[in-house]
Amino acid sequence: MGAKEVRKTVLNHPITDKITASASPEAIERQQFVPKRIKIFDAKCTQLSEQPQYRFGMNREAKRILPDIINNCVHKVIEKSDASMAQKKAFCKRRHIGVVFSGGPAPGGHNVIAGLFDALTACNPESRLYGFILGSDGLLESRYVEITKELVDAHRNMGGFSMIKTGRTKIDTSEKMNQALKTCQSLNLEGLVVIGGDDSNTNAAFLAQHFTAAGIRVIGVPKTIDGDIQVSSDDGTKLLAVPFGFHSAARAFSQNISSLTSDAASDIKYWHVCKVMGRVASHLALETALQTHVNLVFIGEELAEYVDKERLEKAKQTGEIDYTAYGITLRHLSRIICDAIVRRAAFGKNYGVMVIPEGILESINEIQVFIIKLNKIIADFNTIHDLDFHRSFPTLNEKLDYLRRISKGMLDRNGFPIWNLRDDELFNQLPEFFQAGLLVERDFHGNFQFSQVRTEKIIMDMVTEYLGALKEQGIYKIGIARSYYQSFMASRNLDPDLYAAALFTDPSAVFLLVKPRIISLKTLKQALVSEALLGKDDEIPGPVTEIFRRSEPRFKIQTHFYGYDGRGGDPTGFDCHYSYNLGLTAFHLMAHGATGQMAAIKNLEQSFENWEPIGIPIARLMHLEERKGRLELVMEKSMVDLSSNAFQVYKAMRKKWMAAGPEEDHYRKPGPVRFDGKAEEDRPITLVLNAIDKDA
Ligand code: FBP
Repeated sequence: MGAKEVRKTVLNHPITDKITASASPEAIERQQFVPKRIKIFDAKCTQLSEQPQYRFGMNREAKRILPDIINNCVHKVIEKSDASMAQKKAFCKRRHIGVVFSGGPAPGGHNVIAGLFDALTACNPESRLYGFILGSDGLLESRYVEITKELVDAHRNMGGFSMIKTGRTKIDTSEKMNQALKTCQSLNLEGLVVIGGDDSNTNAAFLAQHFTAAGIRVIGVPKTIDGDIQVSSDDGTKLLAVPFGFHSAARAFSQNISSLTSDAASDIKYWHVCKVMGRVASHLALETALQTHVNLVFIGEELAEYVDKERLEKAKQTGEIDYTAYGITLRHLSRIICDAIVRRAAFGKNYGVMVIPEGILESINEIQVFIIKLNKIIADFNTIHDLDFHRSFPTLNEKLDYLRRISKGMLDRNGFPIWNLRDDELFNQLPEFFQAGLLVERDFHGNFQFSQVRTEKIIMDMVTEYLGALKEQGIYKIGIARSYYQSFMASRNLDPDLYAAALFTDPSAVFLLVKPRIISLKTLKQALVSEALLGKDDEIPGPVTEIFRRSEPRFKIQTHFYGYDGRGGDPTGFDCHYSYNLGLTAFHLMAHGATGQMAAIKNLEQSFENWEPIGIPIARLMHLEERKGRLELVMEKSMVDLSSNAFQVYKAMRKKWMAAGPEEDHYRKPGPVRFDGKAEEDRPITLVLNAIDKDA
C-alpha cells in the first residue's frame, strides 16, 4: 500500500473518528455528570425567610446612593409547605430572565447557568433564559442568545465562560444604566443575574437600584478564582466562605506546581519561580502552599504588615523613630529569598520551588506608592484633558517625559506635590520593562493590572544579582554530603580526612561546606599550600578540584505564570456542586422578589447536607476605595486574615516545608482536578482549616 492509500484507510477508520472527535471521553462524562441539589430545591414551592440576626455595618455613601436596597437583610430559601394554589401558580408563572458573565472566567460559571435554567424551566417550561454576549457589552448593545437545553447540556460541568463569553466593561454612567434597562425591558425580563467578582457585584447593586422603579430585579452571584469575596456578619458568622472557581483554579495551579517539585527534585538544578494569580489578595498562593508544600511562598498580606525590628531597635538607641522600618522593600524581599536559597544549597539542595502571588507589588511599600501616584496622574490627565493618557503617550519615553514635566509642579488638592523630583529619580532607577509595567493601562474598574507586570522578573533579577555577591563572598555554596566526599576521595586514593580540614568549615558536619575564603582555584591552592598539603609549584590534585567545582553554585531559574490556565480549567466536584446550587439559589431569590442580593451558600465548609441557600444584601458589603485616582463605592474585598487557622497553619509549617536541612523535601501531590471519585478532596484546604473551632 502506498502512503496515499494508508492515509485514506487510516482517515476513514472508525477508531480514528472516535479518538479525534472534539468531545473527549472525559468531556462526555463531565457533561453527563449530575451535580447534587440541596434538598430544599426539590420542594414544590419555596419562600424567602428574613434572617435579621445577621447584621452588617452601613456605609453612609451606600445609604445615600443605594436607598432602595440598603435595608435588605439576609434571606434564606426555605420550603413553603402550606402554599395555596394561587401561591403555587404565582411561583410557577412564565418568566423571562437574563444572565450575564462579568470579569475573568472562573470554573463553574456554566453550572450557575445550568442551575438557573433547570430551576426556571422546571417551574415552567414556557419560561425563557437569555444570555447576554460578551458581558456588559451584550447588555448595552442588546446582543443576546436564548439559552436552550441543548446549549446548557453541552456546557454542564465544563470550564470557561465560552457559552456566552464575558467582558470587563463597567456600566458606570446613567446613560449606560438606561441602555441596560432598555435592553431588559425590550426582552420583558423579570430580572437579571450577574455572575461576577467584587466589581461586578458592585455593578449588580447599582443596576438593582436603578431598575427598582421599573420592577426589574438584579441578583449577583459570587465568582472569582481570586477567592476574595467572602462574607461574615458583624458577629463573625460566616455566610459566604469562598466564591465559586477558587477551588478549581487553586487545584489546577497546585497540580502543575507539584509537577515542578518533582522536576526540581529530580534534576536538582532549577529553582522554579511560580507567580500565581490573585490580583490583590493572596488566597490562591496560600491554598497552593497548603496543597503542595513548596519551599517558599509569600503572602502579600503578611508582607504588608512587615516591620523591621532591628532597624527600629537601632533607631531607638539614638532616640529616633525609623519610619522606613515599616513595610517591606523589594530589596529586603530579595534578601529573604536569597537567604532561603543559600540555606538550602548548604544542604546540597541548589533547587526548589517558590510561589509569588501576582499582587505582591501591592504589599511592597515603595511600589505601592508609585501605583497610587500613577493611578492619580493617569486619571487626572484623562479628566483634565478629556483625552486618554495611553493614547496620548503611546511609548514609554513619551510617558516618562510627561512624568518628568509634571515633577516640577503638579500638586494635589492639599498642595502636596503628586510626583516630585525624588519620585522621578527613583522611578528612573527601575529597569525599563518594569517602568512600562507600572504605567500599564488600568482596567475598566480602575484596577491596576498586575497580570501585565513581570513582577517575578524584577524580584528574581535582584535575587540573581545579590546571589552573585554572596558567591563572591564565599557565602553561597553547595554543601557536599560527607559520606559522598569520603567515598569519592578514597576511591581516588586520597585521604579524605587529610584534605577535609583544609577545605571545609566543619569537617565533621553531615554536609560539608567549603570555607568562605576558597572562592576560586587560586584561593583553593593557597588554602592547600598554607596547610602544607601542596607545594607552591604543585598542581592541585584532580579530585580536590572536582570537589571544589561541585561546591560552586550556579543559580538557574525557570519562571512560570499560573492564572489563565486555572481560570479557564474545568471545575472540581466542589465547584460543580457549588456553582449549580448557586444557580438554583439565584432563581429562587429572584422568583420571590429579591433584588440587590448576592446568591450564596452558607455552611460550605460543612458536609453537603448542611448547605443552606441564602441571599446576602450587596449594598451592606460596600465601602469607599481609591479607583482611578478618586474614592469610589465598591464591594469590599476579603484579604487573607493573618489570624485565620489557615494562615497560622501555613506559618507554623513553612520552616519545615523550606527543608533547609539534611532531610528530604516534604512536597505534597494533590493530584489532578476531578469532578467525581473517592480520592478527591471535597473542598479547599483553607476552608477546612478555617472551620476548625479553635475553642473546642
Ligand atoms: P476577576 O476578579 O474578574 O474574577 O478576575 C480575576 C483575575 O483572574 C485576576 O486573578 C487577574 O489579575 C485578572 O483576572 C487578570 O485579568 P485580565 O488579564 O483578564 O484582565
